Amino acid sequence: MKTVVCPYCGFGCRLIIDRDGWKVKPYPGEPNRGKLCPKGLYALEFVRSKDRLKRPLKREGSSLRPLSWGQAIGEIANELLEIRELYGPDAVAFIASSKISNEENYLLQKIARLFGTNNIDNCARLCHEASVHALKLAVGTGAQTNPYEDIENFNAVLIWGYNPAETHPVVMDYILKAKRRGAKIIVVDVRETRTMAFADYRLVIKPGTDIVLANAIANVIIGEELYDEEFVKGRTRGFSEVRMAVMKYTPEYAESVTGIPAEAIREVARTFALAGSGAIMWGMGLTQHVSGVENVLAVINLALLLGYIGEKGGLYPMRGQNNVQGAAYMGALSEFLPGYVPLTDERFRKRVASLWGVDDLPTERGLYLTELWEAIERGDLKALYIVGENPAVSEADFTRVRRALRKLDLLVVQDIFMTRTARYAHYILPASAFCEKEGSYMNSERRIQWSHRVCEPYADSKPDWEILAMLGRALGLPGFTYAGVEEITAEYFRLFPELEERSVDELKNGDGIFLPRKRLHTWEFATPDGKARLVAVERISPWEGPNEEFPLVLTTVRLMSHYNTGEMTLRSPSLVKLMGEPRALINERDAERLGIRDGDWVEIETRRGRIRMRAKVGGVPEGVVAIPFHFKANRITSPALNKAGTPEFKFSACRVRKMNTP
Ligand SMILES: Nc1nc2c(c(=O)[nH]1)N[C@H]1C(S)=C(S)[C@@H](COP(=O)(O)OP(=O)(O)OC[C@H]3O[C@@H](n4cnc5c(=O)[nH]c(N)nc54)[C@H](O)[C@@H]3O)O[C@H]1N2
Ligand SMILES: Nc1nc2c(c(=O)[nH]1)N[C@H]1C(S)=C(S)[C@@H](COP(=O)(O)OP(=O)(O)OC[C@H]3O[C@@H](n4cnc5c(=O)[nH]c(N)nc54)[C@H](O)[C@@H]3O)O[C@H]1N2
Ligand code: SF4
Ligand SMILES: [Mo]
Repeated sequence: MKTVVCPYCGFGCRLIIDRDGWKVKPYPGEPNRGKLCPKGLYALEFVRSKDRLKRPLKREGSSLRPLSWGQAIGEIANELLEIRELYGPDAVAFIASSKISNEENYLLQKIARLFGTNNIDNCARLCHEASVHALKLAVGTGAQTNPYEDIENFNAVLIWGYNPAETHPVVMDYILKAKRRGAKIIVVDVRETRTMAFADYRLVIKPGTDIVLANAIANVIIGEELYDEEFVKGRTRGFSEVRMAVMKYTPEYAESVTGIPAEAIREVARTFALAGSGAIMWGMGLTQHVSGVENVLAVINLALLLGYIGEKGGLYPMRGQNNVQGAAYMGALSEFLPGYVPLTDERFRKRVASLWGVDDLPTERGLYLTELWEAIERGDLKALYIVGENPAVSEADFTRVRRALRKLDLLVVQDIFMTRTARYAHYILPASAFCEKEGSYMNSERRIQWSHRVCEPYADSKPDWEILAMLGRALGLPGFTYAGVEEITAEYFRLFPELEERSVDELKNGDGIFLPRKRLHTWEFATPDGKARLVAVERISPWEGPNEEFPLVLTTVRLMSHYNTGEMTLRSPSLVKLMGEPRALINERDAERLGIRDGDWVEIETRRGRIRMRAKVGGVPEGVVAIPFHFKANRITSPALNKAGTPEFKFSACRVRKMNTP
């Protein structure tokens, strides 16, 4: 049976494709157990779009001229080498893709590092990198700790700043199975989400006040002695600092900041603590703030206080893109080698270098994806090679990104479509889509799954790994003569001791392989002393507080049938039918004050600019405006970054006015 991995979200469903009919059926085994959401069901539609890129293109003045693969790769390699000669390797940056396979991400970071730079990053930076930094500090590893199957056995599920009913619909099956068993479902969000409809406790919080709520829950857990003393004593450090820090975060104080009644906070704290086991699942509502890392630490503290680790609980930073977890594990991040190993780990770095046939690799952290634009403006960065990423739409305050893209000496875009970003490119390379190539992908639960090739590459497109292998050779780098994709799989397997005994065949024929293993930290943490860290965190203000001029708070959210920058979903006719028009949610009282009725056109303005869309009245608390992030939101979002380099997509000061025309 030939299965492919769904090209959309990080839940990682597998699809069975009937080759002749181009029909999709859900895989009956793990992880999707016979389920799919509409995006997976219609995943083949964009593959057949007539907009697919057909052949390599080169910009000449205002037109694009086709050229052969040999010519294109040769010219690109020469220009990259020339730029390195003139300005050094750090004048070049590579953006990897959470849409391409492990093998392809592995090759791209190998190219970057052998070329001489750690300027290699991917959209994890815009997404869960704050979770990675927080998890590394608290428990020593940077990913989801438990498999999905554990969710259904826990007695409580705390869902925080995360809306799986729209963003990972199939995981709802696991959550609802837990609920049917009697588990309590608690949802914390800044608006009434579809996920909240299934919750026992619905906490609608003011944007950016999550630390205060988490600390208040910790305050109750500690104050009422509901924590797991044995676990805290035996397996963690930092308890007394956290106890001190949360003392002032009483439920009453938290009520005044978050808007959630003190009694509700107490009840939720008791319910979660007394459940005896629990999962904490979180998403962009926590990470996309200047306090992203601290937000996540505050929530991890709750799991550590209660001993909700291993058999009794799990930390679930639910990953976004279908291979964002794999891109990270393969080392497509500017501060980590493969396996999230720090660049400063000399033993591992030298081992990787020797596997690649060189003495050593660069040790300075590279630029974050979100730092590239200023580096271009400063004149430090001259060339950018982008694979499967659309920063002209997905980056915060995209006007400055578009300005930077125009300034580059060399911009290469390797994608399946002529994206908004590709419009600025000097060279455009057509990649084959997911089902036209094979390779492995890693889902949010760290399950590596094989995706089979079920059809021929479209037109003159090539699988990303073939393009990258050609580029590696043209750059004169050692070790890019792969006869097939499996040779790359075997090469990355050698970097992980847990994979040394495993075979590619096993990966192709079963339900995948967990890396490093299914469940983490049951007995010990991956910190130097084996103990987890409880980290005391204080309230941090958003970068751009509302004021008289911009009195409302703008947040950006996702919708079920849309996906990120829309390149794929907008080319899927069945999804377009399901979409409906994106609306700006505004509270009843704010709407009344501004004379806005349901369906009116409104203009939303921040310090960066304005956009227009129709309003939908209701669903958000007073003072909050929520718009879909897809397509144009980033004209006006805040570019402030947190410690992990993620923009504050979820908090900008804004104002809204009614328009008479679109
Ligand atoms: N249909 C669909 N599915 C997707 C995607 C898609 O574009 N469309 N994208 C994929 C990707 S890349 C990702 S990263 C995941 C993201 O998946 P999610 O994290 O679920 O996505 P978001 O809707 O961005 O944000 C989650 C929630 O955070 C809430 N929120 C906003 N501000 C705050 C705050 O200050 N505090 C709290 N507590 N909550 C807040 C929002 O109201 C929203 O409901 O989805 C993946 N799946
Ligand atoms: N305002 C606001 N902005 C946000 C967010 C938010 O919540 N609010 N969320 C952020 C998050 S979490 C994320 S992950 C980013 C997502 O930002 P992006 O990653 O830029 O968005 P996508 O639309 O997923 O872009 C993926 C690209 O990969 C291409 N592609 C698909 N398959 C292949 C393939 O096989 N090969 C190649 N070469 N290309 C392929 C697609 O055509 C598309 O151009 O957006 C971020 N931006
Ligand atoms: S839940 Fe995610 S992986 Fe599954 S079909 Fe939907 S988009 Fe694809
Ligand atoms: Mo994401």
